[in-house]
Amino acid sequence: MPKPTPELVEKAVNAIRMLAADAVQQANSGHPGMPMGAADMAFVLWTRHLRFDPQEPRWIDRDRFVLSAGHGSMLLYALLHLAGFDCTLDDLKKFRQLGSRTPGHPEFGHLPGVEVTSGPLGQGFANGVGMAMGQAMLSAKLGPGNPVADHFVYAIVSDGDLMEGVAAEAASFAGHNRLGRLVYLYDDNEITIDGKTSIAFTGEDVTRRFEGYGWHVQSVDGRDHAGIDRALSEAKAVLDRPSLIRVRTTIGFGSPGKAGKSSVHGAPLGEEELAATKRNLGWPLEPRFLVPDDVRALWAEVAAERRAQREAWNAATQAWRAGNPEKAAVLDVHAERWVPDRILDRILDGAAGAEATRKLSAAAIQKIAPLVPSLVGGSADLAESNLTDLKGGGSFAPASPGGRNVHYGIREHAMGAIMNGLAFDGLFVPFGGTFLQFADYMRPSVRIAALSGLQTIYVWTHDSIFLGEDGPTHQPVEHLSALRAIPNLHVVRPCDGEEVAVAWAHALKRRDGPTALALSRQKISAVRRDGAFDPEAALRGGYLVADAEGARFTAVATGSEVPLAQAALDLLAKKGLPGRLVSVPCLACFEAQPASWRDEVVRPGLPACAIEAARGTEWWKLVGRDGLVVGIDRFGQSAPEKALAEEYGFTPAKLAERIEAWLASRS
Ligand SMILES: Cc1ncc(C[n+]2csc(CCOP(=O)(O)OP(=O)(O)O)c2C)c(N)n1
Repeated sequence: MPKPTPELVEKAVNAIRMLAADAVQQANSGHPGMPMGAADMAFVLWTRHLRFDPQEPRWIDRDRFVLSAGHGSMLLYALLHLAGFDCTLDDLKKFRQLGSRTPGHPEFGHLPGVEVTSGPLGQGFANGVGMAMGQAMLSAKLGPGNPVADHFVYAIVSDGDLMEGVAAEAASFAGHNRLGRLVYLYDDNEITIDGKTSIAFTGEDVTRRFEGYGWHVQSVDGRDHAGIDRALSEAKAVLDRPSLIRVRTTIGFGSPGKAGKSSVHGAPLGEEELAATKRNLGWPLEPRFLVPDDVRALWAEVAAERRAQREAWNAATQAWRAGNPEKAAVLDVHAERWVPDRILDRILDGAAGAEATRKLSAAAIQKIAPLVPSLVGGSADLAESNLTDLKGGGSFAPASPGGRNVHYGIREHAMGAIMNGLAFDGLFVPFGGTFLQFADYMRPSVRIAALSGLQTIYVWTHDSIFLGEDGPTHQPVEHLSALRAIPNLHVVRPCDGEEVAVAWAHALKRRDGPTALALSRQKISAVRRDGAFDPEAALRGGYLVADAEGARFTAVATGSEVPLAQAALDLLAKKGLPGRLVSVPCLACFEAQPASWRDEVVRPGLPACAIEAARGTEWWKLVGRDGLVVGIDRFGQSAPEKALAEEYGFTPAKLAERIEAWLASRS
């Protein structure tokens, strides 16, 4: 592309600024300051470095661009529009409106080219780390010289991103793993909502902090295009470390009254200040949403250059595919995140037995690993407890990026967000383990996975107070309820090997949302079923395990409480109070079934009780107000499992007593 004149470049950057300011003004809500300040670095990155194809936004070897400071969404939308993605001026005019493709913060799936859902600060930072990890893993699998996985992951990150703990965890992980294709631009504008960063962010020297993590760090002035260009080139050349480029900017650049002030962070400029800004920048006051012809022409040249780049890539890749059919097949397996059709049968084969469900899960994982090459995962330093190791899978590490076992370290939150990065990228199926109690440390990322419809799998073990002696800090009580409250998250609490197989198969087949496995630390007794296990019934989330003639009630249970409930039902049957036993491994799946199935399983008119060693609030919906929920409404205690079972009423005799009293109170 011929070098544009400095005047045209300035005009093109101002076009980004003014699209952002106009859109925020029109919406009467939004964040103009960040896009106005960061427009220069974004322009240099997108026009001189970023590799993209607007015609095929998910092109496998595109460079990834993450806007971690999602409140600056208009920066991304303006870039997508100018670069020729399917983002029209009309989309920009509908910024932040109901049903528009341009929501307040970027949301994955709304617009092509939006790589991640960002907004909770720090998440995007960690997502990019996951993407860079995916790049390293894929590249290792495809071998040297492959033209498919040599992309970079860029992000614009802000003060807020760097202050959030999740970014610290992710930066440490990225430094340790030497993710050299990670290049982050830090919009160092020294302003947040409450004022100057000097009120809360001077205790650390960001440069030394990131150097300490093992990053390559540069500093550059935010208006110096040549400097930004050079820094990006240097960052790309340093392939043994992630890069942070500190870009010193002025928030709200161009606004005579508000530049450099927190007042421009999150509110429209106002009509007067918008006009003053346009005058200041030599921009016509009208029309709004102006993209001058010469600016369009400049972007058309960028697009033409990218097209040529893409065509050269196509040719190189075709030649590589022809010469490397086996590697090409590996690539296709990843591109599809291929899972065999009969995966459930394969996992079920030989599954069964009474065991801790975490152990049954470990057995399932070993069967799955060779069948699903895109499955990668690990634990936040609890692999020995979560039993997440893919045996023989090798460790993901700088010297072995093809390893499938990820050592996240004690960084649950980053693990969640890094898994999301892998899932946004779509080339791997990530799973991650920790204790169910520590799911709290991952929750913001789990929520984003659910919101964004990501395929992530959580292996949360030690799923009740019956983990025992570690005590209440480690014993989940409210967690199942809190997690079930997240829309689109499937929480599955299986009771035996067969249900564990169903849980894993469900998680692997599910493409539009995350699945969480809640697994027991302790050994669970065997469940007696009427007839053979019916996987189709279990996949519906809730099913009848054992019927009883003349049943007086239905007992619903999950996980370790299914055999417990069965033992209690045996006692009650002897007293002339037979009951039906229902297992509900996945309440969300069960609730999605037609009423005919739900009514068949939990018969209307028959009293129902639910038994789960947890808070249990969500079961009231199923059992009704005259039903019974046997749960736990206080914290656990440090004690052996058996003592806890006595203390909390989770023995067959005590449970039978509760149910009998409840039935008596109804008659
Ligand atoms: C986890 C989280 N906490 C709080 C917020 C609310 N919030 C949005 S922007 C912002 C300040 C961000 O300052 P900075 O990152 O420097 O952005 P800039 O002022 O440069 O636009 C805050 C606190 C958020 N989006 N995410």
